[in-house]
Amino acid sequence: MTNTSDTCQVKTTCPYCGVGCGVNAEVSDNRLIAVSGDRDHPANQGRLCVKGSALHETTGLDGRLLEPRIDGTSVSWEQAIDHVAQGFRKTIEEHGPDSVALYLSGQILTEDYYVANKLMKGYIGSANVDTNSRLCMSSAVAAHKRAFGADLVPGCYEDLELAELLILTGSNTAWAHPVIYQRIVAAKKARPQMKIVVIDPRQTATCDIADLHLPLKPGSDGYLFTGLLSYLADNDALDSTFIDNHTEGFDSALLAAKQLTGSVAESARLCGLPETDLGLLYDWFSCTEKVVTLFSQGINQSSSGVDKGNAIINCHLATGKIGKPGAAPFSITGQPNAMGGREVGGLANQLAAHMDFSDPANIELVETFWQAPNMVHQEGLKAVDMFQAVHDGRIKAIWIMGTNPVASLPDADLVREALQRCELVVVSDCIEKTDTTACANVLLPATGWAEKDGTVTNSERVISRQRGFLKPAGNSRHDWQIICSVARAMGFDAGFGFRSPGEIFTEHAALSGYRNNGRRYFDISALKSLTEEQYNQLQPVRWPAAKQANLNPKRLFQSGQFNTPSGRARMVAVTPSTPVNQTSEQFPLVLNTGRIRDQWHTMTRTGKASRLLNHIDQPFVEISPEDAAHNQIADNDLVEVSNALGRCVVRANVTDRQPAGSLFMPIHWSAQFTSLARVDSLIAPICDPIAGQPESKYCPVTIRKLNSLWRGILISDKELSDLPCEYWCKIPLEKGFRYELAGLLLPVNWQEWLESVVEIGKDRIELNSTAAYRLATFANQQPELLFFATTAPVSDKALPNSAWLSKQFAQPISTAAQRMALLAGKPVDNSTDCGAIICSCFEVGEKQIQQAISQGAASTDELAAKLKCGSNCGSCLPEIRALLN
Ligand SMILES: Nc1nc2c(c(=O)[nH]1)N[C@H]1C(S)=C(S)[C@@H](COP(=O)(O)OP(=O)(O)OC[C@H]3O[C@@H](n4cnc5c(=O)[nH]c(N)nc54)[C@H](O)[C@@H]3O)O[C@H]1N2
Ligand SMILES: Nc1nc2c(c(=O)[nH]1)N[C@H]1C(S)=C(S)[C@@H](COP(=O)(O)OP(=O)(O)OC[C@H]3O[C@@H](n4cnc5c(=O)[nH]c(N)nc54)[C@H](O)[C@@H]3O)O[C@H]1N2
Ligand code: SF4
Ligand SMILES: [Mo]
Repeated sequence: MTNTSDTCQVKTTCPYCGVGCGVNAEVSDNRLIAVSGDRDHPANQGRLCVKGSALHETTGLDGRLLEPRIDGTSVSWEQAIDHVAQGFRKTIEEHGPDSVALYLSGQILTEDYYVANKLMKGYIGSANVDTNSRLCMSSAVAAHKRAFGADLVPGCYEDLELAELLILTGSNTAWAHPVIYQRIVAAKKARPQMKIVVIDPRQTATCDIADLHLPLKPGSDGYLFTGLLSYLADNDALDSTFIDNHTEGFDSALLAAKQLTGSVAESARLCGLPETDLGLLYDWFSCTEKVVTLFSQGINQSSSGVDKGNAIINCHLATGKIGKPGAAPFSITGQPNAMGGREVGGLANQLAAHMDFSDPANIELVETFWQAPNMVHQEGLKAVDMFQAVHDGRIKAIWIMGTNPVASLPDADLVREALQRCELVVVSDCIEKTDTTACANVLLPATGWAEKDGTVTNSERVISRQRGFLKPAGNSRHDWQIICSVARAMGFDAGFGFRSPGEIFTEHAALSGYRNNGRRYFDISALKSLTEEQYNQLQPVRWPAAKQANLNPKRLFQSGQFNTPSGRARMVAVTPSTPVNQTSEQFPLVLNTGRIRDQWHTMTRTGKASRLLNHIDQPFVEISPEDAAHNQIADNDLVEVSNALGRCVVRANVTDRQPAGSLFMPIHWSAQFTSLARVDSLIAPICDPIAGQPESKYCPVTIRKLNSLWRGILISDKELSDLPCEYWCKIPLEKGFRYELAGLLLPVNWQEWLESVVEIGKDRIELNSTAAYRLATFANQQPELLFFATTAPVSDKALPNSAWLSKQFAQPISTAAQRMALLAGKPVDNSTDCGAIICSCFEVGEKQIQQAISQGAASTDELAAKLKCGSNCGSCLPEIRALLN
């Protein structure tokens, strides 16, 4: 921490994605006033993406959960802790330890995770502790364990820059890992001969820098990579020395691959790709030494996710493209601490510190180290099964921490029902109103980023400190403190007397080295004796970090030695299959789901920064022009996407970036933000048999246009919910909230409809015609309520531009002319309408960019010089390039 007179700078780590960027936080008077990228951090070297750059806009107290509550009533911490501890105790006494569960998150810190895992597995005596990493990384974890003997990511970010061929499969890096994407863009600019291949059914922003985009048939990556292995064998592209000296299982892996896909033509057919394009990738892979294959949820979230991971790893092992600069299979993590949770052992089939239940000696080791009174001996229930067990009553008490399963687990309506039925639902969150807190009996207010202290591990095994620099909001407490308090109240004083996260971290570090002797690569015992001061000053450090280790932490497996009993990597005979649920006459389209650039998951934090809603403000479904025409759907129509499990209502986004036959919906909009767009209410709970990871990217659905009779915009200071119309979406503004509305029934009387929603002030102006209703109310020469409705719902011109209207709401309106212009919904002159926002960092709109282009700006650099757009985080550059083209 460095201080000037009244502000101080704190070095911390971004709480969003697994890139793990270092952040300089500028703090004044217990407020975060600005953030910037930490130049000294190895992950980002000074960069930040748009979400990271907006961190200071999300730390306000609005919406925070500030007080513990039992059944809606505020209580003291003592009461809350006692209630939870006694509830868990009683349930365990009556129904055994497996009648309780913990559901954690890759967004809590390693220290929080460590004590939660210790409590369940060593003290309560159940492995019913799982985490949202199940939905995210568990396929990759299992693939790593099968191939390398442990959950080890071989490479580092530098390898992405050093690669001569970079394959990005099932990853929209440009939007989901923007700083990694920026590093790749810079590497490609410096070395244009570097080849980039994007494998994704959709044309995403990531394709912008691709030399080759392979829009494969959804779910067919298994064939693509087994086909590659066959090709490598047939074209003399194997590294037999590496295979002979450092791997086992090659013959059976190749045989299995050949049985699936014997020729390029066959692979191309199975993947729905032109043979020449696929052949090109295969050729590049075989001729290039430095190849990195980066994979993410398009691979992991599949009923064959583990096999797909191993199919990728097999190709790298068969060619020795691993453990060398610029050569590795690279599973990129999603959440800021997905990796830390895996290190701790927070999944139900892990034990602790990269040990699992397969070896009784490990169980004894952990039991001894923890001095555990009730050591568990077998795996617990994985997330999807865990909530099924809550639903059918086997689990009677559950504690959910740092995740929002009612929005993010498959079959989300069943999850909600499960929690509504459950006797004791405890939810720790920093936010008061989420789809999951709505189902809680006990609410525990957790401190948030900016307030909490601990460590996170990013995708390249770098452990960084998150440092608290604001006072805990209200009466909130740190997750590790809450867990330790509950543990002690349950009678487990001995194991949970920690006074600081540093004490927990050093115990975790010591366990990693305990009776290790080089057996487990996850060893950070060099950090086990950190003093409190050293822990607080800890600089980013990559594991392994062990005193005696002969491992080079930067790149694992450099010596060709793996973490298996034989020291050889295992090539796995994989049999990846197609997705389980196939389309039918009734449900003819495949729903694919994923992320957008500026939102984080269920929007509890990014949804607070109005700037982050500039780029995309409402949920949508992307549909190809063919499917749209076939279903009589036009762009921006209100549509229903449904199947036997559920139903969503969103706007259609007709685009040729979406292939025919499939749809894409973002995962972000929960019931807190919109009427009906929880995508996981549509996703079937079908999982990979080994990993238990759900098939969240492939779900048969049908779509139909809804005949909306009216459309409206309402802007108010008040936060509203459950509006009486088929479609509403809340968009927080810098001042107030905007609601985009649409209805299938025409209100008989607009004013009455509005009165049922919000109070209407006296100082009002109104316009009522057959096709439109408009109303504005004012208080102290400031708009108080704006409501615009039209019965011409498909016309773009029938309503004023939302962004413009939102701006007016924040401005004083004093003259009669201004009032009338507001009601007319038109700027006095057109210059203030900048169009849809493209660059969120500098709030530059499409119309401004187009105008600058028409005035001669011919490159992204020239546009940046003129308008600044694209010059901060760079996330919008793909869209700016599209406008230039
Ligand atoms: N802005 C933003 N960034 C985030 C997050 C966020 O919420 N918002 N969340 C973070 C988290 S937790 C995670 S896990 C990561 C996820 O990061 P990504 O995995 O990159 O993101 P997704 O959008 O889920 O999915 C990636 C792509 O997989 C494609 N895909 C679907 N089916 C297939 C298939 O069969 N084969 C292939 N090859 N591709 C397919 C989709 O079309 C999509 O473009 O993002 C992290 N970063
Ligand atoms: N269909 C479909 N479903 C998916 C996915 C998909 O691609 N498609 N992706 C899956 C993936 S990869 C993931 S990672 C999940 C993410 O899904 P979730 O984990 O459910 O989503 P979040 O919104 O990140 O939920 C985190 C919650 O923790 C709270 N929180 C934040 N920080 C803290 C803290 O320090 N302590 C505590 N106690 N609470 C905190 C937040 O306010 C928020 O309510 O979604 C999964 N679901
Ligand atoms: S890429 Fe963006 S969201 Fe991810 S860690 Fe960096 S700043 Fe945070
Ligand atoms: Mo994730």
